[in-house]
Amino acid sequence: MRERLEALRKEALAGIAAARDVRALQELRVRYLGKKGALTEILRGMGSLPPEERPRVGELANEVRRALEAALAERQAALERAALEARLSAERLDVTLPGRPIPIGARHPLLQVIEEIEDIFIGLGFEVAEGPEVESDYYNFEALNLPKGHPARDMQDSFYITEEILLRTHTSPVQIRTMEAKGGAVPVKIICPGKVYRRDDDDATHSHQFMQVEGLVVDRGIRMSDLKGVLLAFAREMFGADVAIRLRPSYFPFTEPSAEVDITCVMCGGRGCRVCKETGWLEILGAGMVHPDVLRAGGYDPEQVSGFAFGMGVERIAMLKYGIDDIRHFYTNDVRFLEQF
Ligand code: FA5
Repeated sequence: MRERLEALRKEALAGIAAARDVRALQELRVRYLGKKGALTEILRGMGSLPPEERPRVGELANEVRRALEAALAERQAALERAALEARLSAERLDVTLPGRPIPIGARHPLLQVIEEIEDIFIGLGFEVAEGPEVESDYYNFEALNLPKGHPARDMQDSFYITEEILLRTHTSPVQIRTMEAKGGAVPVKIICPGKVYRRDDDDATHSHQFMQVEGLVVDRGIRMSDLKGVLLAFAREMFGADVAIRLRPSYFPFTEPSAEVDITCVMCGGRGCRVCKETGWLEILGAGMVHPDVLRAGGYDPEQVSGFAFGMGVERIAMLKYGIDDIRHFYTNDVRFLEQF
């Protein structure tokens, strides 16, 4: 029996030393030390030994078991260390590899133009105001001297939500909201950029959703020449120092007098071309002196203060500045278009 135990020890230790991975070790553990393993098998034969032999054989059996367990543990640790080292060296980072490029987005051209407009007017002492896109009939029309049934409402076909609530058709309601918030204090000197909505058919120059920048100044002694000066300063900053402006008489219910404002054509410099339809001028905005009724609706006394207002289409300005021929480019979001800005 001793010989069998010694032979087992020798054979098992050789097997363990040769095991190539943890799974092979596990199989060896079962084969030699498991319930149905070789060692148990030998110990079953203890009963046939003379009684005085048993303790010594038992002791030897325990010794063999301990030796095998120690060898298994040691070999397992060695295998695990080797596996870890192999993994670490396979995973080694090469910090000199070039990185994978992540495509960077760009700010939308309309946003860039709005920020440019804001910078110009902030430089002229204006503040930037905001107002809601879902607006009441009162602020969008009535307080702007456009009572229900007024024919000029037809100039701006509207998306109504209820009879009294609509998507704002222009940024002019912010005029009233700003004056109300100021509570009669002067000066008022704001611009308001934002989205507006009209039931217009989409084509190369019209969109059912577009952007405007509103301007409003209210103070004592504001005159039309102030309006002209501010708009000329704006046009020259935006389009170049040699640009001229021209005011043509027009009509808006909320300004009196009212004007359409043109700049010299940015394509031909005023000589006349296809873009300006040979006139040398391009329309960029509507403007005028704030109507007394509008000042009153905003809580101001038209005997004490006066003001001017203007409203420009941002897409129109962006198209002129960048030579874009179709307003729909801004909204179809073709990356090849957007990437150019
Ligand atoms: C107005 O909306 C007035 N609220 C502007 C104003 C403000 C006048 C303050 C006086 C005082 P108008 O409807 O003309 O006016 O629109 C102003 C600008 O918006 C136009 O010059 C044009 O550039 C732009 N615009 C109008 N309709 C569309 C449309 N469907 N698509 C794109 N841009 C448009």
